[in-house]
Amino acid sequence: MSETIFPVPAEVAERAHVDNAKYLEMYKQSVENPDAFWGEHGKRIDWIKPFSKVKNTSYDYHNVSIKWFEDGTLNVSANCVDRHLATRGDQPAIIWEGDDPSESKVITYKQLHHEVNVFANVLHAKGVKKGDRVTIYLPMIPEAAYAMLACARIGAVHSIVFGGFSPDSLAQRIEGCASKCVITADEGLRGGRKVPLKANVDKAAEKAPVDTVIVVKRTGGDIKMTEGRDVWYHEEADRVSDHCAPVEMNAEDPLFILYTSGSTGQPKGVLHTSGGYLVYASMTHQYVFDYHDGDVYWCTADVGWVTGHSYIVYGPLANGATTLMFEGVPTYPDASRFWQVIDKHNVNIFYTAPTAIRALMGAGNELVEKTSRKSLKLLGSVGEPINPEAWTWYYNVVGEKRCPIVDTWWQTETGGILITPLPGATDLKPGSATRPFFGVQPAIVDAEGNFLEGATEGNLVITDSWPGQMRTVYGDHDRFVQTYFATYKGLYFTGDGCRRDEDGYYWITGRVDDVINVSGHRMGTAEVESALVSHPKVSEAAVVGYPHDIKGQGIYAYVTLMEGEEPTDALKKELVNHVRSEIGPIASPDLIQFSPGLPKTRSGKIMRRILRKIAEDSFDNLGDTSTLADPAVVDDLIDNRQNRH
Ligand code: 6R9
Repeated sequence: MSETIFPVPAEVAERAHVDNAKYLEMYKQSVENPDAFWGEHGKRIDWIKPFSKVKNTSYDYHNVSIKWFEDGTLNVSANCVDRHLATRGDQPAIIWEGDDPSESKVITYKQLHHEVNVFANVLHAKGVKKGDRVTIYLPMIPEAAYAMLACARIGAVHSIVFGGFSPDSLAQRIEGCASKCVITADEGLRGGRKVPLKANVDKAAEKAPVDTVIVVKRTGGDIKMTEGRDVWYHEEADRVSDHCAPVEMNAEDPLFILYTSGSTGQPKGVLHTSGGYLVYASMTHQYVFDYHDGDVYWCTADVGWVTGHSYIVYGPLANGATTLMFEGVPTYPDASRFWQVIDKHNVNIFYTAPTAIRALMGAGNELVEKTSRKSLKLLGSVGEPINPEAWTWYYNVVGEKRCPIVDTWWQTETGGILITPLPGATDLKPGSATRPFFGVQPAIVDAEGNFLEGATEGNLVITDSWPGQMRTVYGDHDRFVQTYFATYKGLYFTGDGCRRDEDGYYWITGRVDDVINVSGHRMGTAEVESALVSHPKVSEAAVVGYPHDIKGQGIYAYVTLMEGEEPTDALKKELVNHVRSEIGPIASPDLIQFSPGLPKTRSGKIMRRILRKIAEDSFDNLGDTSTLADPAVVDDLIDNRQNRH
């Protein structure tokens, strides 16, 4: 296989924080002496009481425990806001670009300080205390960042729920962490369309009652306010002072919970704590994006995902960066929007997802070429493997061969980027996330857990802890241990497949468990199946992913109907709508196949391997089907497959 290599341009290496020699030296130190390395880099943030211990972690299956900087104290919001006032009070902290191109605003660090203090006092006034969980269900407006930092300021633990999730999903996440307070907006605005956020909260609260709903006015749309429970944010804000002292938090006090999908059961509440998370988020943000003072940095994620937490809010703001926050979508008013926003705000660093790149690539080069993009220095990618075609287009057309691309591999669980190029240090290969960040020790194991050396392919594990790692599944430490440390005892299992080449570069090949990645969003097949079988006409369902040109993976559902139900197109539509209302639009099945039977072993286990092959339209080699209870179901599945090339 011929592989194109893009060497580090000399001028990039020169301006970068680290070149290759420095990377190698720092990496070596970071894994040989993590205490010394992180003891030094832990000082990049402000501590109220400095830590004396650095790393105290165990991957031992019987005693998984992860603590970093455990006797230090700090406040995350003071680190992201207050400490910049003296040096950059008038510098933009957040540039907000609205859904409508005529709407944007700049929030300086001084203004951010004011807003966060006020928001924190509103929370206090509503009775929110240190350790309480607060659910945030907001669109991409500055108040989302204020609310996060306000929670951090008073020691409350935020749990953000993506605005695209349904009332049921929201209710599940409110209940999951026993949150008593929800922060939302009247409506969201995306691509010119309104999202009924407050109405969704009302529905969710029927199932998961809360004491307080704080409503930010965004569109001014008509909503219902429930007396005694719901308050307008702007009215409460008028009543409080703009001074709220940051609470002293232990390094290991929780900062946030974020629900994410796994291969089994309902989404789990990934818990991140304060000190290690902030050190890791800020350090990766500085080095991976080679952030320098004055750069304008834009990550297009939503704060409802981990990328928004670490690389729109916490990492950049801890570094005193200017971070752009975008309310809209890449294709509104047209598919040139990203490039226009880059020109409008002189964006230097741009970080987005392969699914957006593929969609915009399909819209044609003219939409890119009519814009200047001369401010751009660096491009980033996250969320799923980037195919070399999309990489090459991003590099040639968007970056005009001048901007390195950092393909960053990481997970909700990892808190920050683990495998990535560093722009001044790493020669690029399209499609490869390349090499580990400082302190990260990846390894590849086979199905039995044997380490595979050299150029090889297998399952990706990490052999030791880094400061940004999740600490537990909220309220269920055993689930944490079982999910991540039981498959290969003593190792953190990522759930991803991976290849390592002759140069030691890592190539993530996608999930090896029952998680699918749709447009960079994680979905457990089990969640979609359980939504389908909750429909009265469905008796059984099996869901798999299949290759999709734009989304990366599409959702393919095999559905067995109840006795006597007619398999009609109308019913397919009904089922799609049912899943949308149970989980949210991101979980909509792309293809539904009605199947009278599913391929099961004699012990009743569905053979997903077969279902995946048929969904991929590659059923010539189905492998061994002799253990099937009824091999004839396979022929019917093939005859009626929905994805024909
Ligand atoms: C940050 C984020 C995590 C899963 C992960 C992997 C996939 C993310 C990737 C990538 C290949 C990359 N993934 N980045 N695969 N190359 N650069 O996306 O977190 O939503 O938890 O998803 O996404 O499969 O395991 P999360």
